[in-house]
Amino acid sequence: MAGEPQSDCLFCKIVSGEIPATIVRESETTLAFRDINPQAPTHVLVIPKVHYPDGASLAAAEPQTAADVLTEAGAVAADEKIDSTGYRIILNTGSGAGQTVFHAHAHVLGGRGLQWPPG
Ligand code: D5M
Repeated sequence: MAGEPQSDCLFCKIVSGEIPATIVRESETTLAFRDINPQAPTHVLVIPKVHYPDGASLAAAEPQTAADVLTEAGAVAADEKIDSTGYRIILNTGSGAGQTVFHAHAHVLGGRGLQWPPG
């Protein structure tokens, strides 16, 4: 059922503690942890604790939790001191856009120059 933990989902297993992660922030509804394959000096993933396959489906079903993900992404940027230099929040959506984990997550990237448009 939408929103329920999925037994085959990597990020649900991080939420439950079954798989370890370097957690940098936690709120009632979200978890933020370092990406295992960082693409910038700061690369943190912010996820909802509930399971939805992508950010849009999360926002449609639980808009407050989607807002919490963005609020926590901003808090990560402040914690990491990248808020003054600029940072990027990315929600890859669909395999054609590079999404590999189908549990909604926002990448927070910063600490280096970021090009536009992204690849
Ligand atoms: O992003 C999925 C991201 O998840 C990708 O950047 C690697 C990261 N990842 C995969 N496994 C782990 C674990 N175990 N810990 C931390 N980060 C992880 P996507 O937008 O779906 O390509």
